[in-house]
Amino acid sequence: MKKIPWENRPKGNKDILWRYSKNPIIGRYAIPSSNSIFNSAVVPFKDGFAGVFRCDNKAVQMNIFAGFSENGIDWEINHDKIEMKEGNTDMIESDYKYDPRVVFIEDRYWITWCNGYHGPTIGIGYTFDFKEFYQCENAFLPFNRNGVLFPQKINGKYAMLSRPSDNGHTPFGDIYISYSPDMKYWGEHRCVMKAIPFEDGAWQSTKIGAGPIPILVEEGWLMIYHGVVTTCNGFRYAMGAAILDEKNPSVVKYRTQEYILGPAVDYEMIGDVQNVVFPCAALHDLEEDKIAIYYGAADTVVALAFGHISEIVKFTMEKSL
Ligand code: BMA
Repeated sequence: MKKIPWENRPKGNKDILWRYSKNPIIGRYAIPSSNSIFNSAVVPFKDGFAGVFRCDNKAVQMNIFAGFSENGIDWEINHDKIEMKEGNTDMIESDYKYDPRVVFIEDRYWITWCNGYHGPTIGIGYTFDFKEFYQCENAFLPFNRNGVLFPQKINGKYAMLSRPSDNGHTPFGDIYISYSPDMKYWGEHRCVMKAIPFEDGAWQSTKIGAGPIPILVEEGWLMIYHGVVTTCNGFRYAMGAAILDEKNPSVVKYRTQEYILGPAVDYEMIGDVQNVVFPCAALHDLEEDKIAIYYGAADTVVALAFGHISEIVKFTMEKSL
């Protein structure tokens, strides 16, 4: 596997995650049609990396675009949006697509995204080569967001985290898990974790949602998620970490009381939507104990943060709620 993007922790920095010094890695106008490129997903692919990018155009229509990179930092994003073909069902409506996640399971790359079907719900598709894409059944009824697949079957079934929502800027939201034998029919819905009382940690008191694909570590599934607080100026999005039980991920073993990265630098605080860090993907290398987290900043650009997996796990356990 190609080495994941990496930069050592800056001298004197004591944070769990640190930002890439050349952030943002993808600017808002990186393709001719774009108004903003953010909340995007990447995976190892061939001798480099591939990704599915959320590019809102200058009419501010949301769609997803494929892209390729040799080093995970410099990206060539296709100028045309992904056109889906029929997957495991007839072609279903998709008024918009946003906030993709990508994961390789068994023989192909699966993509989930927020699909506009009479309001937001979770769309599912797959590709073998990032050239041809196939769209499957939506996982759920509207309204839902933040559909995130596990990278392997759990107890013989595909497993997905999601966040039931409403048709707007949802003022609530908890993380659920659902299972499927075939990527078409989803059930056995169980609650995983909820927003917490304001006084226990306001940054995750309005709503929460899963971010990158969970990573299996010795202690369980490491799940990076976003948490939201309602302020007098609107929502503020930060990211935290949790560890879910390996065999039964609806059991939360640990969950950070503090956020691990919050909006604090200009490209996270200034943009189309201020004060947003929104992780949708991570590249990791367990042997080298490294993670590179891709996150949307201020709903405008894509940025990168680094960390050591063992430190994130330790922090999550020691600073758990
Ligand atoms: C959420 C989604 C995300 C966005 C976030 C902050 O509801 O729409 O795509 O990053 O709000 O605006």
